[in-house]
Amino acid sequence: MGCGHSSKRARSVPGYEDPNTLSSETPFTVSEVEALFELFKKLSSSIIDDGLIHKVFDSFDVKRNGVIEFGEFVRSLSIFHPNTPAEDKIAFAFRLYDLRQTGFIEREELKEMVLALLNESDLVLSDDVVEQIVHKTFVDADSNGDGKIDPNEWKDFVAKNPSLIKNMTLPYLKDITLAFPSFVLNSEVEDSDMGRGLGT
Ligand SMILES: [Ca+2]
Ligand SMILES: [Ca+2]
Repeated sequence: MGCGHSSKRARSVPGYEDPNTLSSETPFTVSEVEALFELFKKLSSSIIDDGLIHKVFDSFDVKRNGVIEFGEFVRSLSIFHPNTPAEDKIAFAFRLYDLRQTGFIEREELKEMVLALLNESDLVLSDDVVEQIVHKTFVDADSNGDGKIDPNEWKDFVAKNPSLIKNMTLPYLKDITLAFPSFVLNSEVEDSDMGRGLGT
């Protein structure tokens, strides 16, 4: 493994799964899964950052084997699809914030995520301001005041603050083959799904 030149294709990639299978389990079409495969190969060779994106991709590592496999990638990315129900997005966000997988979001975890989000946005705030944001967010979310956010409190909190999962929807996933046309050109797979509006 490693970042050598792609020898043959597909099958040498860890966790490669049949696009037809992945398509049947997610809102993506077969050609979209193919496009995602190209994206996956690019991303998996370029993710080194330890910011939020790293955490997100960590959470894609469902099998916890230190590798993001292609199937996991597609299934996890499907969370961000506009057609995916909000409950699924809310639950995914909860697992994302529950960094230590305790089944609750504790104050420290909330703080880490706030810091990561601020880091991503290039906003520089003083420690005091960050603490205030964390404190206010936590008190708002922890409605029974037991010092941790459970999944139900999280659901209510997101319902009141829908912007929290705004990032959980990536509109361009709705037509990924149009968003990444070059990936489709590189695709070698014949696609029964072609011609559903990619031209005349
Ligand atoms: Ca936790
Ligand atoms: Ca609570």
